[in-house]
Amino acid sequence: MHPAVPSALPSALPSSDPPSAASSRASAASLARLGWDDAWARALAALPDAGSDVGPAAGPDVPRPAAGRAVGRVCRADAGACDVLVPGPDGPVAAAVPWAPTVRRAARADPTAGPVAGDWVVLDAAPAVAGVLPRRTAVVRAQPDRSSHGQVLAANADVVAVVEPLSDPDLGRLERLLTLAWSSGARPVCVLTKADLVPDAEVRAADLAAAAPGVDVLVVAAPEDVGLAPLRDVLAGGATLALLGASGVGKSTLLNALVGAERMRTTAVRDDGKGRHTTVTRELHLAPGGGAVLDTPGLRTIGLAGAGAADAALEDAFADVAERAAACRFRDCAHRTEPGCAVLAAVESGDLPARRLASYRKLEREARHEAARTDARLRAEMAQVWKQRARAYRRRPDKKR
Ligand SMILES: Nc1nc2c(ncn2[C@@H]2O[C@H](COP(=O)(O)OP(=O)(O)OP(=O)(O)O)[C@@H](O)[C@H]2O)c(=O)[nH]1
Ligand SMILES: [Mg+2]
Ligand SMILES: [Zn+2]
Repeated sequence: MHPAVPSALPSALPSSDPPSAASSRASAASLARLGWDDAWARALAALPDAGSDVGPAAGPDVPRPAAGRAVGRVCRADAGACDVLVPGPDGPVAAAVPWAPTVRRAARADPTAGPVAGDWVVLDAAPAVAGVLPRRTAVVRAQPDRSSHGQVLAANADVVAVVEPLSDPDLGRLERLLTLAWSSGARPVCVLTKADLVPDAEVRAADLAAAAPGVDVLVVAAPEDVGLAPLRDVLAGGATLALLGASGVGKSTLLNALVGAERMRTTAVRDDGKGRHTTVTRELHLAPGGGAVLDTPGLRTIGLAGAGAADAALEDAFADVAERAAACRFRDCAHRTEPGCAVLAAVESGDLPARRLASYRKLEREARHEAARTDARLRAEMAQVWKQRARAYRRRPDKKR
């Protein structure tokens, strides 16, 4: 699926010899091809250990990590190791790299700290992943196993495409995915696939668009290469596009069309219309005209990872509700029975679909519940940590008994 993975990193970058200006320029161009920019260079410089001795740039904007260190972008991650794209003499190449013990420890304490597809990582001379650059954006869902930590589905996407098929759309799922996309910090876009399978694609798309205020809605038929131009434009700007959606909706088909090759296997959807979970790993692929596409496995459960991010995301995903709420007489109006409620008035007049208010309430309740649950769980974990520390303290040999 990826270019041949060399057993060790290419010698072009991670070397303690000062790189020549020409090779620095080549690797800078190659890093830019992976999405590297000045802001990432600053983020690297700000890292406590890697950044302090980042050498002076050999050319304009050339990031040069400390001697023996390099940066790369994760295209595929497993527990304990990942494939990292690094600049090679003829453009980016993928290298299999294990995590350094520090990263392994950090990921044990907080699974969201481990490198995932889309992450920028610092590689040491081993080479091993020695650190993960703070994410600009992250699509995080609540863990299905109900742990206190979320699961990072995509790191550092600029645009998150919520993919939904026109042939079998699910409004509730679309709203939920859009809320998740908004909470990532990336720009959401709604991609409606399989337009070729329905006679009334535009009518259906207009219905679905009502559930996606403030979001560009694209109607596509990927196998026929219809409607993909706006996504190609996004990629041509060097952006990273993450694909999010249920199994069988056409994410990998979209990826293959955008990168112009059979990168991800796709299979026909089962007779019952449910997908097959063909894609099982999250993978970042470089698009030929620039930019990168991050394909993800179909989501079965899409839990909102509570706390503050979800609140703000709900305001965005339900901007139509939030707009009306601003005109309610009471600031803390729950839009149930309050007098002077502009939301209820809008539903009454048919201006706001009752379904939208119901969806908003459902997701809001869920986000609250998730935030409370995570809090309780974190408190319990902390209590456990303190108990262990107290026990260790009691066992200290220097302690008088
Ligand atoms: N007619 C038509 N078929 C499509 C379109 N997009 C995808 N398909 C078909 O839908 C099926 C599922 O597509 P995939 O791309 O594998 O779906 P996926 O979202 O990657 O699914 P998972 O990997 O399981 O999450 C395949 O048979 C595709 O050929 C489309 O725009 N039109
Ligand atoms: Mg797939
Ligand atoms: Zn109200």
